[in-house]
Amino acid sequence: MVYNVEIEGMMCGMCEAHVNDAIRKNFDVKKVKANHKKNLCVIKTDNELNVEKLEAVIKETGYTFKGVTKED
Ligand SMILES: [Cu+2]
Repeated sequence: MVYNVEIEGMMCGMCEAHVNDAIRKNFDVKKVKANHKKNLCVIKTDNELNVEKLEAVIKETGYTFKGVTKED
């Protein structure tokens, strides 16, 4: 499944790397790709993600979680 996470506050590639690293560290994911221009992070995974934890991880990393949509 794919999670599209809307995130505000990313300004550059370093910010994208912070988000990617934080998600990899906290979740078992196949692929994670943040995009500061789109305010988006796309996560591919075989596991259901805990959305509350996802929100907390993004906040702890210093960005603003705006919402998430899931595609099967
Ligand atoms: Cu940055």
